[in-house]
Amino acid sequence: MAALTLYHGWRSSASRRVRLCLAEKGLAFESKVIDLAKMEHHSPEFLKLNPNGVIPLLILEDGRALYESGTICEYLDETWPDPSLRPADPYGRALMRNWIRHIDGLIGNLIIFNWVHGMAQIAQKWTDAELAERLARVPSKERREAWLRTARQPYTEEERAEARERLKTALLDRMEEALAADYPALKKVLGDDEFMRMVERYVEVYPSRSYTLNRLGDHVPEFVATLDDLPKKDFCCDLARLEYSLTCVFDAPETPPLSEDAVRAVPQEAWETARLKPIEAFRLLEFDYPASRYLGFVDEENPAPRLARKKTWVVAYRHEYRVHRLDLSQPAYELLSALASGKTVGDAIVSVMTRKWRPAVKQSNLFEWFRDWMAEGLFQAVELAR
Ligand SMILES: N[C@@H](CCC(=O)N[C@@H](CS)C(=O)NCC(=O)O)C(=O)O
Repeated sequence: MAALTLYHGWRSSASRRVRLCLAEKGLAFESKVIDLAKMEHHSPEFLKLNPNGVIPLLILEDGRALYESGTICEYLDETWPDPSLRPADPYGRALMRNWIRHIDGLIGNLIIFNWVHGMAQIAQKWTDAELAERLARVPSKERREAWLRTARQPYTEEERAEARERLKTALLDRMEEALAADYPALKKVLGDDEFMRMVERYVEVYPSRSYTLNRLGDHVPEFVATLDDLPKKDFCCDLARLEYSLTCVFDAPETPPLSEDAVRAVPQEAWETARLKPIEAFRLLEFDYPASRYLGFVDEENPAPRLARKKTWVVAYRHEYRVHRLDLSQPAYELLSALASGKTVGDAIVSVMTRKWRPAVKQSNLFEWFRDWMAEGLFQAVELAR
């Protein structure tokens, strides 16, 4: 059987997609470089294989032709699955396809932006007769227009700047949308313009490296902390940490919480030396501002008040597939932290009882906290000392 044959251009972005895929899979191919300036891709032989008259084009081992770079890459990935380049789950693959469509829809801007280099110099030298003959072979109206413009009326600097802006904006808008979904309170505090400015700077430092934007915002807390010119920076840092933790809690693996029966089965005297293991979807947070309260206003679409500096403590967790936040008093936070760090129940309690809180921690407080935390399913296991 013949090897794969790729008709492509070294500087064509769509061809590059396919070359990257072939390289990842270590697939050898026969390379047929198409000279776009000579319009080799509009020759009758080429158009027979790809009626759209564009590159890349892949000829399979059995001689069948395949075009559209996104489709070719999917075909290659299905046929040579190792290493797999697509998400394993159908939803992930659906997101990936939306991205491919999105990028495919932007290629017209790339033409406006790029064709003045190289392509225009050559096309401008064609006589009217040569141009007419060439244009007659271009299958799509849109590309015919692009070639005509390139040959006779090159895209102006202004048009190129607009195309560049559309490319940049289309991508940035998607990223802003993704970050605004994860950081609504941060966006509210900063306002739309300042938030967008933050996003622009953020993606320069932490560009997206994935087919999905789901975890694009993972570095927002550390990034915000570096922005000395950010308005209300300290408050923003708190909000960013809170909102980031909520995304982690949302995505954390499901670990079934302790059942009531399991709790009841622990002999009374065993509790002191027992250890409680929190569920995976569990984050403890300490703030300088009432960040969680502020987020509450934003969630309910109420006008958010100005909130003064005040220490607050929160546990974020997922219970029955919903993300929750529970405000904690400082001693309750310390107790939960001690338990989460692996201290025995007895030691954790002693560590908070020996400190002088105002108001003092009473037995009844401890009882209520444990009852609430168990009811909210914060722990996945109780480990008994041997
Ligand atoms: N959606 C197509 C786009 C292909 C495409 O537009 N290729 C460009 C090069 S990147 C091309 O062949 N341009 C020549 C022309 O339009 O005449 C794909 O992804 O394969």
